Amino acid sequence: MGLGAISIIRCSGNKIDKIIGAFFKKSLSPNRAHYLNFKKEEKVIDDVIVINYQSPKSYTGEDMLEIMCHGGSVVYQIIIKEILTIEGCRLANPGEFSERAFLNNKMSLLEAESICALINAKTEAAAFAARDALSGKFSKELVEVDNVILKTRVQVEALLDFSEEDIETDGLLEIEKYIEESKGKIIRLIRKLENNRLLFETSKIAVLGMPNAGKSSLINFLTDENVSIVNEQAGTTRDVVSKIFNLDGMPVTVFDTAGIRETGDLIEKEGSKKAIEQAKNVNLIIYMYDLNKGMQTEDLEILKSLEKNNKNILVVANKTDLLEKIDYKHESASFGTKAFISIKKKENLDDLKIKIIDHLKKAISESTPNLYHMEHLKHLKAAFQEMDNIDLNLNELELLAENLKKVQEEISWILDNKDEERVLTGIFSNFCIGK
Ligand SMILES: Nc1nc2c(ncn2[C@@H]2O[C@H](COP(=O)(O)OP(=O)(O)OP(=O)(O)O)[C@@H](O)[C@H]2O)c(=O)[nH]1
Ligand SMILES: [Mg+2]
Repeated sequence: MGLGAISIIRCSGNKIDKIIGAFFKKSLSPNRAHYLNFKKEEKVIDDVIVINYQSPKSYTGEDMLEIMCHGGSVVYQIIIKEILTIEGCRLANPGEFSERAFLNNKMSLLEAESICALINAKTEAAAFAARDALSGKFSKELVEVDNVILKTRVQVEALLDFSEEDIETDGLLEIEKYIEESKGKIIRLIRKLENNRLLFETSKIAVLGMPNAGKSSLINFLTDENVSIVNEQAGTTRDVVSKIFNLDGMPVTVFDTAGIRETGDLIEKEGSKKAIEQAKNVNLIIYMYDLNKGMQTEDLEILKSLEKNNKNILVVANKTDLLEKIDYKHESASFGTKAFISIKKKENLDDLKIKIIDHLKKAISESTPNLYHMEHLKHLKAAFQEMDNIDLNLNELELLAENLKKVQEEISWILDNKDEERVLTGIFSNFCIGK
């Protein structure tokens, strides 16, 4: 429910003719836009544009009706309420239109899922990745892998038919070649899915540290906006400030937090508490300290307590500009500092971004996926593991045949998982209502 110039109400199923008869009092030729009054008995509720799609030429594959009425929060509600008075009509579940499209063979699961990703995309890169998947590119590449594995299996079966003495090593060499080829392809697909995950899910980063380390300056740099007040006074930020931004195509929410220190100031104390709470619920903590002051005992204590709840911490030393020459190596070794930057002089900031992305990738791959898409990743990884276990040995061709069969099972899970109830509910519940 948003505010816009036009609202679109879509209906699907076998009650479309009834709806048309009840509110437009005439039949509508299909696939044309009709400008009509939507009437309740004789009273005009709104003037609307209506399109009647006839099965199977519609999004869901069923008869469908789309009513474009005036926007705002009232008109569409009246129209929906009226339509629901028709016997057999009910509100759609999230993603039900796409689910029906899938059940009526209008699209594959991969496509349905990509539509969901496209709608939810928060950056251009995410939208393009979803479009890519929607065009069936991913499925095509996977079918290629499947074909190579099939060839390998045929080859193995052929060798099995010979007695040991007759086996030529040529056959084995060919099998090895196929296996290497498939492994390479599977790894590439895994990387792609992992990257997609970063694109489709908004990752969360919290920046923590003692007062004045430069946390707010970092937030402003990353978001390229004046999100937080920066001031030489310690204790400037007192609340958690959040902002979603685009980190090389990935949607990321950053949280700026109050500097942590022992203080008598109640507001600052509350701020510290909130900062530590926030750090528990992010994919990555950036811990910042002032290199000019060096890492203090307090820093080490804070780091230790943060680690109890979140192991994914990137330690960053700021203000390199204040020191003439520093032995970074020593700092990295003793405190695990991963990046030395100067926000003021814009030093090493690109390098920091790369490190942030690397850490996010790791964090995300360890967390539970909420996109069904990631079931694919699980099966691809299982397929790769199965291939990695292969020990090419003439005496163990039966085992090899078994390995390859399992690999194909994992792949076909992704390619044709039609009747998995779990899959259906999992994926379509991620959709918004009306899609
Ligand atoms: N020399 C130098 N000063 C910096 C650098 N980055 C930030 N500062 C300064 O450090 C001071 C504190 O910066 P903030 O970004 O407000 O620090 P903070 O960690 O958010 O501080 P609190 O909100 O008080 O916890 C400001 O005066 C900044 O201009 C840097 O790379 N070099
Ligand atoms: Mg601040």
